[in-house]
Amino acid sequence: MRRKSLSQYLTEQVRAGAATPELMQLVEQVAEACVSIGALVDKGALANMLGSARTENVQGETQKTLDVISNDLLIAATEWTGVLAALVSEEMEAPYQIPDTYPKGPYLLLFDPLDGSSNIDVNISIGTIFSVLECPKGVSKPDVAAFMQPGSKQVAAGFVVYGPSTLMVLTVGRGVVGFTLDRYPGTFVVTQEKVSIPADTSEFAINASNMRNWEAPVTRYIDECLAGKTGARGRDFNMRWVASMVADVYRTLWRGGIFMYPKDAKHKEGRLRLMYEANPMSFIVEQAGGAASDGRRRILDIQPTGLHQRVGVILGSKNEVERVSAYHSA
Ligand code: AFP
Repeated sequence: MRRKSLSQYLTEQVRAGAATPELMQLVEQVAEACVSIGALVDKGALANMLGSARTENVQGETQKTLDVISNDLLIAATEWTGVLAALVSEEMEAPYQIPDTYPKGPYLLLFDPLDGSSNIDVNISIGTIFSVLECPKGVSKPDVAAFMQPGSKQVAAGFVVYGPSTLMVLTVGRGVVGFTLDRYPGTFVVTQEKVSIPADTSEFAINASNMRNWEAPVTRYIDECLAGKTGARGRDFNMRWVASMVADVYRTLWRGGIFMYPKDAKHKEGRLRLMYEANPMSFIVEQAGGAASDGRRRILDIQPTGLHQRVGVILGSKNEVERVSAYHSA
């Protein structure tokens, strides 16, 4: 049986009025860049792709060779399309302006070109995360202010996991769909028509080495999970932490769970970036029936103040996220 391709899925969304032809082209071009990134990830050391590029990004983090190349691939795949007004990347301090040689279009693209970079050299799944906003009307040269829109304004969001399979998760605001890369034609095909997060879970994901830094509500929640059936929750919990958001969130989407990177005494604003990590992941999680909060606010309601600002992230199975939020307001 022929599986539905990404192009067919997007065409159906355009026909249903859930996407524009321009958005369809943008998502297809991002997907094309991700196929190329996945091919380089797959080659790893064979393509001399491991190790550091000996440069630093705006976060002051040493950039890996693949970070830099992935960033460039995403720009090259999208800047010429005529559907972009500008783009923002974790790897670049300021918005990237579309060269005058290309027409501009209605959308703003934001991405983390290679999330989980610290895992590149040890063969753990990494990925690309992207978010699409509409450029404010009448803005021909989008500056930071044009991007300062809450996550609720996103028109599309997705991520690709370069793992045992190369998988893409996408929403254009009508639910969440899962795709698998069929490597030889090099096309993504639908393998999960409707992604839905179970409302309950017995699996949490958090970097427990930060335990001494956690705020009290987080400590309370995790302590109760660890107490298992002998404690307040009356059941045992399992823990996972890949340290690659795309892998942890993919697992959460598929079998439920709660993913937590809360702000703490060490990460005073949180560790994860709002605009191109927390917002796209939160849009996807909510569209799949889950919830996403920083503990006190719905992440998609947060009014951004900077392109690279960080935020606490607690997302996944709705009932568990709501429990953690309730502990924050107790
Ligand atoms: P890197 O891209 O620097 O590896 O960071 C990955 C990440 O942003 C996110 O993907 C993980 O969930 C989180 O950081 C892991 O953070 P810890 O290394 O502190 O566990």
